[in-house]
Amino acid sequence: MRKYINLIINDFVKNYEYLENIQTKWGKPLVGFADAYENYIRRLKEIITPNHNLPEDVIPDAKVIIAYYIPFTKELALTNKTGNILASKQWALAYEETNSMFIKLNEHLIKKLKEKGYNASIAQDSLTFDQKTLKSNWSQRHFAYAAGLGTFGLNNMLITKQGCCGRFSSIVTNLNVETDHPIKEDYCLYKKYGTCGICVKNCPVKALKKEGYDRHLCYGVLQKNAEIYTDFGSSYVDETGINPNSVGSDVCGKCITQSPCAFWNLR
Ligand code: B12
Ligand code: SF4
Ligand code: SF4
Repeated sequence: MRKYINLIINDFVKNYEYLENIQTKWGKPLVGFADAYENYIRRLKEIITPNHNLPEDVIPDAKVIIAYYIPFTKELALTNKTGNILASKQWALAYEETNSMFIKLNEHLIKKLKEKGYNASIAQDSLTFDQKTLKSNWSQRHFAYAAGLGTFGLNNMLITKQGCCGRFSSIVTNLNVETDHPIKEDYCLYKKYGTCGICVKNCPVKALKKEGYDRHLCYGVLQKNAEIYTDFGSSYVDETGINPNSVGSDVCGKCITQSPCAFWNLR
């Protein structure tokens, strides 16, 4: 089943690129499987927020979280130049196209699992985040970390063996499958060797510092971009679950497009 799920995700992304109205290209997806009862996941309410959902809040018979990472391309990353707060138009479009692809890919994956007699669902909370705390009750990165997909970098991103210039999604299922474990070795050069720090230099407003990350300062930059990029939609919904939470595309990404850890090929 692990191979089967990998294949479904890979094929879906490849075929999606050929749809007439899609301009974004993606790299090869990475897929990981986290045990719903693994220690790290049991502690998520404590680590993130007391309101954070657990897999059994999504489906009562949850066994596994299928987490996956879809990388962007180096060509796309190069369009998103550093030096100011304006993200590239291609970056804003790729953000929206990827988020809407996730909805369709997850529906497809759930359908395939149900055809084989399994239960599966997405966490509805992954589609929104609290506008005050700027935290979600379904942290894709934390499930991806538990599924062995990567380690957290100084840029605050989850860095995979292919890099961090990409996006994560997940579904919860009652599938019986061998699970993965968090990676022990740091993929961030600063965390591993105390070197690099390029992501900090690339942040146009110093929201990212070696001492920590200011999510509200960062969000201000994203909202300025959203006022400019109003043509591609707005992926996240507000607390009503229906209305968009922003006037446009909440993007910047200078900390993940022009960094050495954006793309690499480890093992
Ligand atoms: C809310 C949100 C935001 C907020 C707040 C950002 C934030 N860092 O939380 C705003 C709107 C500002 C934002 C900005 C961006 N976002 Co955003 N955002 C989210 C969202 C919806 C929830 C994140 C959340 O709740 N975090 C919870 C808090 C507590 O986590 P945290 O602040 O990151 O802190 C944790 C980690 O740093 C971690 N950690 C740090 N070191 C270590 C070490 C170890 C050992 C461990 C275990 C953990 C750990 O522990 C901390 C505490 O839990 C997720 C999607 C989702 N549903 O998960 C996307 C998401 C995190 N965003 C993403 C991206 C790409 C961006 C932007 C680049 C914007 C863009 N697309 O152009 C910027 C990057 C900002 C940055 N450098 O962090 C991607 C990240 C991809 C990746 N490679 O990791 C995500 C996962 C979306 C996706 N579907 O892929 N985002
Ligand atoms: S740019 Fe360098 S310091 Fe920043 S997260 Fe990537 S590897 Fe770590
Ligand atoms: S997305 Fe990254 S580079 Fe842009 S403001 Fe936020 S932390 Fe800084």
